[in-house]
Parts: sequence; C-alpha cells; structure tokens
Amino acid sequence: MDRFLTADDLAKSLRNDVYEGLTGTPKTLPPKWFYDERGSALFEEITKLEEYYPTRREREILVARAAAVAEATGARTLLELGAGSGEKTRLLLDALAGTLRTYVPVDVSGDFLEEAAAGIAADHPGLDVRPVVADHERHLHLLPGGERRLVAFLGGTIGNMPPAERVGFLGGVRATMSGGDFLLLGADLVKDAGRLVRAYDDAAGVTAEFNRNVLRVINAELDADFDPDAFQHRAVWDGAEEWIEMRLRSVRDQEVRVGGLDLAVSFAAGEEMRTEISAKFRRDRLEAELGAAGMEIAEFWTDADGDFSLTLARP
Ligand code: AVJ
Repeated sequence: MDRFLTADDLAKSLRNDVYEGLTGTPKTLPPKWFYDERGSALFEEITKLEEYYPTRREREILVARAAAVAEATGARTLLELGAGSGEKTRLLLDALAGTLRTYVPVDVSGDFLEEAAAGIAADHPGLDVRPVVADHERHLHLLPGGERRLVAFLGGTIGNMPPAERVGFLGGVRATMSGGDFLLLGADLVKDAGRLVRAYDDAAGVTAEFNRNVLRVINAELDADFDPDAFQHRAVWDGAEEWIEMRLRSVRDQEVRVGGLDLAVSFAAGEEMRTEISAKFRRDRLEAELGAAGMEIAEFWTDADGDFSLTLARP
C-alpha cells in the first residue's frame, strides 16, 4: 500500500489544526478529525437517519446513472478520494467492469483502507486494487497516473471545504488530468433551510453525539480535558454563504487544558466553536467553480426530488 501520510504526519497536523483552531476567533476545529472509530460509526448511523437524505439520494443517482458514467468515461482507472467501502463504490466498480483495470482507494486512515481494499479485491478478482494512504487535499499529484482515469469524490464532502480551499482542491485535481480523464463529484444542493438544519440536527441526537465526539478525539490524542456534556450541539444555516455550520456551544464559562499542546483555553458561557461547514450548491456555482479550475460539465444529474447532484466533469 502506497503511504504518503505517516502516523507522525497525522499527529503533527492534528496538533497544528487544534492549536490554530483553539487560539483563533471564533474558535474552530476541522471536521477531518471527526472520524475516529466512534465518529465513523456515528456517521454510519447518521447516513441511515430519516432527516439525513444525502447518502440515499446519491445512491439513487448512482443506481440510475452508473452505466452512463461507464459509457461516457470508458474509465481504466478509478481513483476514489475518501474511499468508501460501501455500496456506492461497488455500484461504480460493477458498472465500470467492462473497461476498468485499476481501483485506487485513497484515504487518510490506513487501517480502514486496508480492510476496504481487501474486501473489494476479494469481490473483483481481475481488478488491480492499489490502496493509497494520502490526504486528498495535499497529495493529489502523487496519485497513480494512467490513461482514462476517473477521479470520484462522492458524498458531498467537497462541501466541507470553504470556497478558497475548493478552488485549490479542484485546481489540484485538474492538474493531474489529461484528455480522457473525468471527475465524478457528489454535491448536496441548496434547499429549504428547515430541511437542511434538520439533516444536521436530527431528533434522535445522533449528529449531536457525532459533533461532540471531536472533543473526545482531542482528549484522547492531545491529553485534553474537554467535558463533552458542557457543550451543546448547534446546526445553523448561513444563507449568505449557503452552507450549514455545525457548532459546539459552551454551556458555561469554562477553562479547558490541552496537555499535548501545553495550552489552556477559556470558553465564555454561550461561546460557539465551529466544527464543520457543509456547503450546499447550485448548478451554476458548480459550473463556475469547475470552470475556474479548468474543467467543464459533461453531465449534471440529480435524484428525482432534486435534493443532491452528481456531476461528471472533464478538462
Ligand atoms: C461526510 C462530510 C459529507 O457534510 O454532510 C454529516 C458529514 N456532518 N452530518 C456532510 C456530516 C454532519 C457529511 N460529509
């Protein structure tokens, strides 16, 4: 397995992210640290919630359009950023079976990747499965080249990046592309604010637990003493930026020690720390951002209700 990211790199970037985030105003934490084992399990639960439509809507589009993706791309290599092991990957691999030679799942977590890659290799004996441990925001240029590559970035995770970061990311993807390559991009769409907020603040409180879990990750990794129960989950729709913000609101004045950083941080009662943005898109915004990165839309598909989108883009 290619490894462009060592455990030491990860530990360093966690330290940087947490230091920068907790000493900034307002305080923030990057969402990539949500996904320890408990966080990943909680996210799996979120995907099954009635209020959280994106996963099932994206699956609906893939069931309807995977054959069209295969037809349009004739892909020989599939690079999946933030590799799922789930049904969406299998839908794509089955549809691409006629032309696909190589599957490159890319993820920051080596353990998860090893398991997912082994499962896929077992189910697709003829396929060359080459997992890569990398950060898709930094290592795109190191990913395997080849003819007729399809880069898949699904789930709407592009929405975790603010606009400036998205420009860099899409530019980075474009820089790896040549004629015959494609990008398959899953992006959640703008809709009624009430539905959006409920998708990030479900009645059962699973998303609230998912959000607070990042405090447990920091306690464990950086010897901190956050009390997750002293923070309330908030999901807010920012109509100007057209993104959902997940925040953790300090229920009282409190001081938190982060031993691993030799840092003490104070929170005022009511102070809100931002833990994630999840940007929502319109077709014209996607067209403009892909265009700015030197790509054009070959196909733009949505589910029947127009909740979610799958875009096939080419250089
Ligand atoms: C996995 C990043 C696409 O932004 O909808 C789900 C993460 N956060 N519920 C999203 C998430 C709260 C999800 N992504």
